[in-house]
Amino acid sequence: MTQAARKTAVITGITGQDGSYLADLLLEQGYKVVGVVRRLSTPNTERIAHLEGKVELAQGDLLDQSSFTEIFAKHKPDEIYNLAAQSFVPTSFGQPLLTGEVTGLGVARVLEAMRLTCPKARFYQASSSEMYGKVVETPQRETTRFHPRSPYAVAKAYGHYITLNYRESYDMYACSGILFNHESPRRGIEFVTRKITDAVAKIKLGLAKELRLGNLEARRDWGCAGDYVRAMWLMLQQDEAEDFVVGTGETHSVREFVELAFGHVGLDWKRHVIVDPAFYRPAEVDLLLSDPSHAKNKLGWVPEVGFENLVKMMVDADVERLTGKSPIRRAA
Ligand code: NAP
Ligand code: G4F
Repeated sequence: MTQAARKTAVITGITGQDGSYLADLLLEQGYKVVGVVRRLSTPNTERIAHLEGKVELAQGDLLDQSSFTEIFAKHKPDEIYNLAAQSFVPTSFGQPLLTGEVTGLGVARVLEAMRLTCPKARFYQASSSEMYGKVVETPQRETTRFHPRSPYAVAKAYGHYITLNYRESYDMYACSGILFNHESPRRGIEFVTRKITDAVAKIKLGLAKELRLGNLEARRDWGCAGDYVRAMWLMLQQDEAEDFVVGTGETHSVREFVELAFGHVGLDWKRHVIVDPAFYRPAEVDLLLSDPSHAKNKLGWVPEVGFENLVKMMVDADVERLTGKSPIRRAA
């Protein structure tokens, strides 16, 4: 890409799993990347440490619209990816109002700042398969009605519809990717996949003995984060803004994930896993399974990393991390 054609992208949530992979992708494509980080007493830039000097960081918080007005006015972005959120479902039960403010109303703050300063930019909203909740049809597609089962999912539904509303009201290029669960070695440690792979590595290395989990029967459509950020980018390169379901079209239980992860290092999971009701949720999402055919047909998007390879990659990365080798490596 020539200097004149170089696009600028703003990523909220750049310190998170997806933000870090998206930054990798956009830099590879020649973008100038501006990452929004919130002020913390101790900087939290582990996932983007390898991008130091390559991305510009700007302070902003989803609770504060003026920070986005200022960032957009200064950088005049071509593309805005709103990935920031309070993204952990159990925390949303404990902090429903904060989750509503950040994960729900935060989207309106970013959209409103965009409308006032750079209405011709293109906007991506990180919607979630959690919105399907108590599913009314399987597999879930773009037209499937939402039945959210947590304050997080309710807030995401608000974010989804406010994005659609700005598209329809102001003719803005604003769209949502309804992404099913996606994981990687950079996944937060409290999410079930990473909690499992971290524990497997520790047990294998003699650093821990047991792993306490909640509902082993919940089923998720798990893909790899590196594949999913490619779908986000593709969604902003179309002639018209549209929403897309992004997933693998396969579903697996937590139990299957556990079996594979322990089996990969030659351990019998039944000797280490304890089911602990403390990790049950007030309302569970039992089954998620995507129909990603619209993304495949329109965007030409297909996931490259399958379930088994994802599990093994995550276990291997945690073993490497704990044995002192490369702490974080590219997932795709
Ligand atoms: P993540 O790792 O939890 O990252 C969340 C990001 O949001 C972090 O950078 C965090 O900053 C930032 N953030 C939180 N509160 C903020 C605030 N008040 N102001 C500004 N930034 C704030 O999440 P992820 O897995 O990368 O997911 C990215 C997005 O996709 C999220 O919106 C998530 O809800 C959504 N999503 C994820 C999945 C999935 O399976 N991963 C599926 C569907 C949708 P700190 O580092 O400072 O905490
Ligand atoms: O890994 P989880 O915490 O992810 P969850 O709730 O599906 O949410 C993730 O995916 C969403 C997309 O659908 C995102 F929008 C959201 O931001 C987040 O990234 O839990 C997965 C399943 C649940 O059914 C949970 O009950 O695993 C079950 N589980 C069983 N034991 C556990 C545990 N989950 C966690 N976190 N910890 C456990 O010990």
